[in-house]
Amino acid sequence: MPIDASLPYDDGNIFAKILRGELPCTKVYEDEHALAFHDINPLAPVHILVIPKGPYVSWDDFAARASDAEIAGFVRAVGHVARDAEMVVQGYRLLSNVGKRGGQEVPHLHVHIFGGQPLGPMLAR
Ligand code: DGP
Repeated sequence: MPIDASLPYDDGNIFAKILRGELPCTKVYEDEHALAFHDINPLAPVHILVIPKGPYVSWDDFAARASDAEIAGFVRAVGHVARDAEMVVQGYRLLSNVGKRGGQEVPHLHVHIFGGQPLGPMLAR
């Protein structure tokens, strides 16, 4: 069920629990600002989620409230994970769903990294 991205951050969400170590994940990368792990329901051969460590609901919330250091750290982490997964030559896709119409289900900012196969058009008509 898509969430309302204008609501305040709820630290009971699944990714907050993963960050606190209360739920497991298959980690692929971690640094001061970001954690990356495999999506539990992969939609492509490579489907990795990258999340910031801070309490941000969505891309909108992150862009408005995060520090320059958090933003730089997160953006660099996304690039690092894609590069590390050797997807730069073949190409890949980044996606961040925001709110109800965006189809966001987990109310903690995450960027999906898709790759490993031709990804087709951006959206189905
Ligand atoms: P979105 O619709 O953009 O909010 O995508 C949420 C993604 O999170 C979805 O692709 C499935 C994934 N997901 C949900 N719960 C878990 C979990 O407990 N572990 C992992 N690794 N991924 C999860």
